[in-house]
Amino acid sequence: MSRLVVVSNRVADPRKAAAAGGLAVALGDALSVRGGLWFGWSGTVVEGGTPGEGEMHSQQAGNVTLTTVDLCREDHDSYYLGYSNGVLWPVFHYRLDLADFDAGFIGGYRRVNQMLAHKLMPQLLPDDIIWVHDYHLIPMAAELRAMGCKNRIGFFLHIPLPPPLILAAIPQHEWLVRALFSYDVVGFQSEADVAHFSRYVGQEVGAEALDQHQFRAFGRTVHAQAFPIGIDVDEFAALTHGKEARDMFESMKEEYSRRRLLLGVERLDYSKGLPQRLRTFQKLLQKYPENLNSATLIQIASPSREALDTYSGLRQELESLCGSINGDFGELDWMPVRYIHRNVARKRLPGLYRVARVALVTPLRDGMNLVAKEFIAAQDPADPGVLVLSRFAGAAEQLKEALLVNPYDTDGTADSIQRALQMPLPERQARHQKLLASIRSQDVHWWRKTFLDALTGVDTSDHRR
Ligand code: GDG
Repeated sequence: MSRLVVVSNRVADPRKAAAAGGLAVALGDALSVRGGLWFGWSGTVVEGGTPGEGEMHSQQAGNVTLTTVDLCREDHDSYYLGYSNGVLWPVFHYRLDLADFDAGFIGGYRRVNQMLAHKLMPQLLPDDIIWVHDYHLIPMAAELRAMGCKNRIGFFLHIPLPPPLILAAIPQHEWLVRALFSYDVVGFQSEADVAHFSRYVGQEVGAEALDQHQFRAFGRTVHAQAFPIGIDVDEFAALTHGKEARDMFESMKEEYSRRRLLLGVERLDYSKGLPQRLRTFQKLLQKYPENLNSATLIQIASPSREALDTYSGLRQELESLCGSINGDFGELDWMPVRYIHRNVARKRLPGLYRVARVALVTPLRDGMNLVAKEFIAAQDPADPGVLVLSRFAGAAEQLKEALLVNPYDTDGTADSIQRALQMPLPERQARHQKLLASIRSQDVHWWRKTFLDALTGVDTSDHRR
């Protein structure tokens, strides 16, 4: 079996992957089975270093080599904060209003991709299969090909791909899409993303669709397909029965047998629809007053990308909304919103999911959304909670038995939450059974295998000439 090389912005140690969660576990497993190399940024920012240069570190974790590269401040700020998270993240999540098209960022993005490719190239063996992850590294294959790399290279985009006219707002849109044609396989989360890719390449670069998955442009053929990412359901079920999760469950279950817990868990990010969710919760309390002194929203918003102004602004908006809801509706012995701007230990999360009657997973746009799947995996099948899910999460293509909502529609979403709170047990059980079957049939192992089977199966003659 050929060796696997994973390239991603951040690298996780497979020996500690359980703490990092599903994706790290899945990639770590794949690397350990075949033996391999995991390559990316070290997470270290060097003050005053030289742009385009970074010290490389390697360590061995069993049969997996972990190789990481430091970034200097200037590269980090333009590649990571600037272009990746100031241009690509907002535009790919349809937020042109939040994008900062500073002309200086693209140089850092190219430079870091080039540097990483230069450092990776000498470590590659001729039969290695290379799997590149996410929007930080779109030009990686083009850089490797420019140095003569003929290996099979696949790319998986964890975030959505927007419709052509939104993508076209990025000044370098054509360059980015051309770079995708240096891969053999390009994977997306959902069919909607593939449809956007197909329309973009048809309209903007005159690509020819050879069949449902094969697109030809720039003298190359790329295989584009949806590979919806899943979770490790068994691992998550085991966490649910672990001590930390059970302690969490026990410590909360009494209060929430009297009151009803609504739960939101995410990074504090504007794609997740948090202000809209809080306004919807406010609407629920106004419109259905039987929820007063009862329905309680625990919102975990773990800190993320705080160096960017849009994120600190969002944090202030949330703090103000929580304060006003608690001020307007709270009682001396009950506060409607418990807002936590900290990271909760992964081992405790399933306990929280299990106490919740309703999970609110209402992003404005999301590639997939793993919280929705984790919530399903943590439920007691005999008395399961209800998933309220945004139709704009990639997960909505699979999780049809959730209550699907439009998070912009505050009134309609409040009605759906009320329906979730009142849903009779047989309906909850029937929906949960189908949702569980769905996340089991397309779990993270299925995702990894399906992607790697496609990558090892496609005709790569374009890149071997
Ligand atoms: C990107 C795409 C796609 C969250 N808060 C805490 C915590 N989490 C964990 C969750 C879950 C993970 O982080 C979040 O995954 P999501 O999929 O929901 O969202 P993104 O971080 O935006 O991920 C997304 C994903 O990539 C995979 O392809 O699904 O669409 O945007 O596992 O549990 N974990 C802990 N404490 C927290 O406070 N321990």
